[in-house]
Amino acid sequence: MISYLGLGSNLETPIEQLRDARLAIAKISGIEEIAFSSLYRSPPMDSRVQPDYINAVMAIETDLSPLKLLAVMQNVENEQGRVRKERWGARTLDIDILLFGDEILNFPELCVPHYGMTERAFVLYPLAEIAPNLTIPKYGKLTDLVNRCPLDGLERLSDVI
Ligand code: ROI
Repeated sequence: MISYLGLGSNLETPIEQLRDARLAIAKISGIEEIAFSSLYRSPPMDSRVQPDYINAVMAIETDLSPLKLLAVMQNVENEQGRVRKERWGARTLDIDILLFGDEILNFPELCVPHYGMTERAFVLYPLAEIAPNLTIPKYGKLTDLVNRCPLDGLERLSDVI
């Protein structure tokens, strides 16, 4: 199954957090990297004062189940010393399962497509970079979502990781 992961960090040298996460994810058995977007910088999506985020999207091929995939991603977050005191607060590393093939999943701990992804520039733009022809279950064509989504300060970085 092809799955898309959203990665974000705004603490403890975010670019390194994303680089380390990419390497850790690619090493997991049952997961192969297919693509990794550019890095993007954006202001935090809520009004609270916290550092800018670095975000990216990674495409993987996996034979893990969705809940197993969630568990291994939470493990990567924890291994990288995730610090998060509050919901919506600053964090060292956040990994979201955005899509799992074209499946619609509603487990208590995992909803796919990821809620909110269809309105977030820091998800849609990197996703469109690596999968421009995607159709999102329930929401339609990715290009249409991108066209409707303001940049909100999103900036593509030239750093390659
Ligand atoms: N804002 C941006 N720009 N990027 C994120 O990854 C991000 N993640 C979050 C909240 C706090 C909602 N804001 C964000 O969880």
